[in-house]
Amino acid sequence: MKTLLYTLLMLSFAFSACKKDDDGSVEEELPDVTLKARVVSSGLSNIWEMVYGPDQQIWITERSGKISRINPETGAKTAVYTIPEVVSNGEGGLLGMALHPQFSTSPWVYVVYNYGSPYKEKVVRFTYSGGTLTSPLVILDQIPAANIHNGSRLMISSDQKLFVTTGDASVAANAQDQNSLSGKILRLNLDGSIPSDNPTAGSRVWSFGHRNAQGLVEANGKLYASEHGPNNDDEINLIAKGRNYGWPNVEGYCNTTTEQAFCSANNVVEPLTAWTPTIATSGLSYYNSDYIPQFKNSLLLVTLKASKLVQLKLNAAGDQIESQKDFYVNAYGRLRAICQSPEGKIFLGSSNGSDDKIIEISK
Ligand SMILES: [Ca+2]
Ligand SMILES: [Ca+2]
Repeated sequence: MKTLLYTLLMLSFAFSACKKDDDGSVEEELPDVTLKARVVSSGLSNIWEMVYGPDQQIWITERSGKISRINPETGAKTAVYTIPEVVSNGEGGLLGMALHPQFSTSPWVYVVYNYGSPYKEKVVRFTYSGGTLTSPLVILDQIPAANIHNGSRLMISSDQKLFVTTGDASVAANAQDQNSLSGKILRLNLDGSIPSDNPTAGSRVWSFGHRNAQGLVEANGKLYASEHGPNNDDEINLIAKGRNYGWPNVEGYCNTTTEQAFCSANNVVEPLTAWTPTIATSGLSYYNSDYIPQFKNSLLLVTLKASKLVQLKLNAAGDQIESQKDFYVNAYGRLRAICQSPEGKIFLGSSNGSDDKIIEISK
């Protein structure tokens, strides 16, 4: 009897440590690991973007206009290029960056930045050659800009399209205007032309009704974005082709009488989650490495005002957030950017204005 009880007990342990996948295979759940944080690099200013490059260096933008490569082991910084045209007014300046997925044969660096007077925003493709950037090619110009709400994350999807998040540039109504480049998520071919399978022929708009999205990531065949709300309702959205995300008529969920009327008339997509009070949602990445097992199938979000890393655990389908957990609250100040190494280490970039840091999260 004692042996039978012991066997049953052991079996229940064995089953609780495993989960059955949809295909019937049994996958062992790896135990949680203890996280270690280490400052890799400091003395930077307003890190806006971080990309873990194929050269095993972390490529960063700083809002003033500088692009650099940082050695993730030693923190050694190699200047790549300073874009002379960048004008950093308020929240504006040099913002998002993406490297071409086949970088060895197409050494192209895409950046988005603010410039000029009147103030505007553009997307430019440079060629990385001889350790610097040359041959600028304008991909998209005349995006409205302002001292606030300029977006802008760049992301190249698995189907080789360039996504650009744009802010409402402080003219909220433009987010609902399909003819304005403001308050949108745009989708372009890598040469700047308009994909033939965009929602509306001849239009770069992929989704609209966005206030100021500063995080964008593709995973599970889906597109996830973070978006700054006003004094309420920061959002995480699942981005679907051609859909309306509500701003400025809807803040967060469709939960007031006026919003409900607008939402049903305009088929508005509600966020996966929303935060009131706001936390200032910025860089977004997706984690699915065995390296930190407890982060598997999670969105990782960095925040400015709340100054923390937030883990958003997704359900198996990737269409719901099951739980949230905070890390490094107020440890490094405002956090703007996040990237991962192929091994599964995570890197965070701060945006305090002076002595900004890159922080490595490992085990
Ligand atoms: Ca919304
Ligand atoms: Ca609402």
